[in-house]
Amino acid sequence: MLKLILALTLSLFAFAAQAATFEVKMLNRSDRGPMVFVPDFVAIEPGDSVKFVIGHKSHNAASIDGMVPDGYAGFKGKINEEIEVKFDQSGFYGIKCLPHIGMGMVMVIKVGEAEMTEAFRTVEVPARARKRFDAIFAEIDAGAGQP
Ligand SMILES: [Cu+2]
Repeated sequence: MLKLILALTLSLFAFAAQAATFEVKMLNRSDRGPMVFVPDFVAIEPGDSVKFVIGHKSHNAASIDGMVPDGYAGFKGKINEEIEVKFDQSGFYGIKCLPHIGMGMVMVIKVGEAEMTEAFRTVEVPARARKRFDAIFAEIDAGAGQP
């Protein structure tokens, strides 16, 4: 019996330690409008990765200054580059497509347990990005990404 419990416990740990990779597509259009990350919100665990996949061309993925946890260095993919970014630090991350942030091409990644700060909510971004962020924040406030 003890052996069985030990085996079960070990397999649980193995499961918990399994890092996952989530795919986010960069698209010119979806039912949410033009220039979008799909999905535009992902909740992941520390150690998981997000792969930014090319759906259509001329996009990139980069972290937004002021919308990352304290001490995080940031990342910036090149145009048409499929990058896989590993997130070790808990918190909220705002992501943009550099050519299209003005058209609202932004998304949010939540890593681990995190509280969204007022500073994160109110970072200055172009009007259409503001509109999409506010829509994403409303979904998060309504419970999206909760276990
Ligand atoms: Cu874009």
